[in-house]
Amino acid sequence: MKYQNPVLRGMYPDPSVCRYQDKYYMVCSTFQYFPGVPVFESDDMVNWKQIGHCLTRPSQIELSGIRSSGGVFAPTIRCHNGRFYMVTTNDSIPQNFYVYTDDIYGEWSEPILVEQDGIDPSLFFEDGKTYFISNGSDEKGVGCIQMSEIDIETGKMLTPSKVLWHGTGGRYLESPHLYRFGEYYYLVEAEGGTEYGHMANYARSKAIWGPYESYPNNPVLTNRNLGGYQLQAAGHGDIVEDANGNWWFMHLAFRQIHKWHTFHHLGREACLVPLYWQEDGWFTMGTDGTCQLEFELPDNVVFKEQELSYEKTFENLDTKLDWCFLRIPENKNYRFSDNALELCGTKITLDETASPTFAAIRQTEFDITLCCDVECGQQECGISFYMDELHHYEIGARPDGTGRTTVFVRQTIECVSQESKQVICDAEKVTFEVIAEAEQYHFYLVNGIEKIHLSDAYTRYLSTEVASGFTGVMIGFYAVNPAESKEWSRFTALSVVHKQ
Ligand code: 6LW
Repeated sequence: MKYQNPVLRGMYPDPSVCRYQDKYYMVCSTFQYFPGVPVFESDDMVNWKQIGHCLTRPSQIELSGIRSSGGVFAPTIRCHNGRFYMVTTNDSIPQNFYVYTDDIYGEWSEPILVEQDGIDPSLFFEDGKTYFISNGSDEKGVGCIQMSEIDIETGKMLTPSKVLWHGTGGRYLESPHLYRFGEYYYLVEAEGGTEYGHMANYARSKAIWGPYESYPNNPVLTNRNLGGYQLQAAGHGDIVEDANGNWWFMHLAFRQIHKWHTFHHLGREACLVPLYWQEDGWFTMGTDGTCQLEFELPDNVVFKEQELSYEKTFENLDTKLDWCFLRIPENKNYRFSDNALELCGTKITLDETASPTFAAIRQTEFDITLCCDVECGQQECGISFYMDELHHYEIGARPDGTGRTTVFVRQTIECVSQESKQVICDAEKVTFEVIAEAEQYHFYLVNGIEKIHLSDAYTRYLSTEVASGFTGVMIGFYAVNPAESKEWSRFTALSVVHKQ
């Protein structure tokens, strides 16, 4: 049986997984987007269904005014005595904290702060004790993995933080997770930066506080030597044993475009590789330590067939689960209904690190066709392919002042922002069509049976290699109104189609 990577596509970075009874749960980082940290459920770890978010209330997470790719860094999910915990860092403060819930489908608690510094915190429970693991620096400033014991009720540190391991010497030692499998404790981490040099390494010890012995064949997983290969940056991840005794590593990677001068713009995604135990208590991962686009597995491993084609519409998007907002949104400026989205613009534009009126879904595939009807009303509105405030493309509409509508395409790439084409239409309602391909977006205005080509734009300038940061392109519906005169724009008949 085969499955395709990434198993969760689009911007779902830094996956962490745990198993509870017969189901698997996964969380990912969300940075400046709200709600924070989506929660997914699966029966087989290949097909994932979102069931909620951990951070749904502003009281749980401070995102106001934070820079892009700040905010919520890599989370970890764990279940202990039937209670789920999600621990993460708000890197913009910076502050480590966790939230918990006894109902995975419900709301999560207020945050409990932990004083240990470093990013990418993880929890390990054993014999009534809770251990808090994060990356950090030793007394000489050298990167390490550190751990303390905490009181899980209060988050208070019960011991000082102690250095467990310095890793294998790669830059940006991060994403530590501690496990006990048999007679050893295993410490898994990532190094090399979250880009093309990324890798996963591990060490083991018979004592929880160490000393830890490095796996002799580290890195245990990396695609850094696969030049030209489509999946890159395999590394940061989490181990889980399935209900049938198979072992897996869910980790981040991204799909690159081009063989040379590569780039990626959909963000970091979640991939799955099998993990194989050796007789000496070490383990290996994937195909010779690499993550492949497709894994063929023995017959006793069964997955539901993946459904990779889709059509997203206002009717089938879930208001609570699918929409992402920048920082903390003003709820009164959004109206979601079964077949429409209405937006009330403010003077905040997409060029600011504030919260413009902007409701987005992830771009999850290179190839999509998007169609949408738009009535702008007395303000500018449109659809943005948005990487961050300095890198975004819009197809938009605004009143021309004489009862007609101006449709335009605008490209913003750092200090250059330009409208590449404008067309004036008589109608109040206009139809946008965008054909996205790996390397270009093609923007059209559809007027009855006529399809007017407006402009093309290169995906490269929205990529992480140009924009930097940790996020990926979002498809954002937005409105802007410098007069703040409480106008509403209306989007209907949305269709976002991907055919595999
Ligand atoms: C995250 C770190 C990482 O905290 O990127 O790739 C950072 N790994 O572990 C931001 O997601």
